[in-house]
Amino acid sequence: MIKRCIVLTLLFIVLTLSIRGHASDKPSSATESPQQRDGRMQWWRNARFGMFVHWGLYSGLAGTWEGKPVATQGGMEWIQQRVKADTATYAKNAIPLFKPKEGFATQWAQMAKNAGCRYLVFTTKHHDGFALHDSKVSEFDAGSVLNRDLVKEIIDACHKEGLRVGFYHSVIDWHHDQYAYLLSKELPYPLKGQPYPNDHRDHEKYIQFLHAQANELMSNYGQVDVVWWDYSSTDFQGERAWKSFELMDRVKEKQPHIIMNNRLFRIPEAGFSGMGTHAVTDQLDPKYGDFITPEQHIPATGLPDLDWETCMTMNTTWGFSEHDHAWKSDEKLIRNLIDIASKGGNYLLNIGPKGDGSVPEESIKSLQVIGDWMKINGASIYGTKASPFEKLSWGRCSQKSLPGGKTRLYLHVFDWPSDGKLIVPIMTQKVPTARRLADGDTLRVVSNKERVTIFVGDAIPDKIATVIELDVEGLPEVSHQ
Ligand code: JFZ
Repeated sequence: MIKRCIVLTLLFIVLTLSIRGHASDKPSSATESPQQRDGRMQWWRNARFGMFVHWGLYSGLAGTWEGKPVATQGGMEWIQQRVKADTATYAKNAIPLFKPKEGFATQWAQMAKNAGCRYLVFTTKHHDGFALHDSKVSEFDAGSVLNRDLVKEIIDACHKEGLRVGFYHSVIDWHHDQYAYLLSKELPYPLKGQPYPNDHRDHEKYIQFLHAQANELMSNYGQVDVVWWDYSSTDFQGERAWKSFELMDRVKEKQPHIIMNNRLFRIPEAGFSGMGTHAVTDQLDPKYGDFITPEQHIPATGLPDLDWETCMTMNTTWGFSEHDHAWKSDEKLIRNLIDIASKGGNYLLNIGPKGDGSVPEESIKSLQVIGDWMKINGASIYGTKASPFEKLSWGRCSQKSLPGGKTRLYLHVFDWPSDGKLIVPIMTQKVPTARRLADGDTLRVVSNKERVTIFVGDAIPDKIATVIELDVEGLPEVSHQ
């Protein structure tokens, strides 16, 4: 009898566990405690700066189709959609131009490392459907077409440089013959509006394919730190579009520490107020992902208590275009990084390498300048928290708590005070100490009840941003004058 009871109880436990394991509306994230989540997010929150790489078949086309420029601005990784090519025509034109040279990935990884990036996220598959790994479930992949595994080349090069690595993976697929694009009016598709060329599509089969490729990517390349899904629409998202909870759970089984973005969904609870790149809400239930993804813009006041990452291009396209010359200045790029850190977010800055994997000269130069600035001022970015100030007339601020209860404010001066006095609106009991981060030189400080004045001199040490460290007792008390 006792034996029977034990057997029955065990059976019950096994059954309930397996039912729970397959209940797709209860993702495994529901069982993670806030402390576990903080532990998992820690490296990402400290990193603050990552490199994004958009690279695939479109890169060789370089914004040109049949000899003509498609556009001078905008995302040329969408070129297939822009020229409305079916997948065979696109592949025929693009494949001969996609010729990755040996060692290209080492250049990327060294460049990212040297720029001060702590992680690199690259396109394992973009909307065109071409996978950069050696996939057993597709013929439209680097393994079949080039006899190479480009994902392995890239991730190995990154690991060698000590970078964390993320996979951008498009759930939209313009190649797969079962991807049922008519199910969404909002998602892009090159032959949008036209009936399926192959009569009927079984989207369920596409979902299986999507899950199978994700499984390959999570199984065969060692540690993967981030998955950057892209993207969903208000009319096609989540469970119905991608079986998202199961997809996320399977990924977490293979990579328990992985961090995922929110783009398998498009609902307010998942950080989206609608379509468009600016439709961001200030909420994210962790079951939909770990961070929200403002695209090409920086939220005006940051997003308190939320993990967020602004992704941005250096010109206006993600994938390489030979026609896009609208490059952002080094000053703009560095100040964006500072602005984002001062609001508690991450900056994922994009490069679009050419068809041979080489990086545009303009990007190389800017990344070098960012790296030079980060080598001196990195302490004011890595591991910092959002500014205690709503606004500062002369620049930005980030902060870090120091052992012994002190707080270090990193003051990023964009507009140098013409009288050589930098005003910091905080109330202090004790006069804080100030230093220039670049050379460690101590600066004279006076304080009264409402403000601290730092004597910074007339000469501007760094036109882009000079960082001054201000150490205060306890937490800074902002004065509202
Ligand atoms: C997506 C991609 O389409 C794009 O090519 C690039 O990879 C970028 C990082 O992510 O961009 C989007 C995403 C959402 C919308 C538009 C572009 N949207 O909601 O309109």
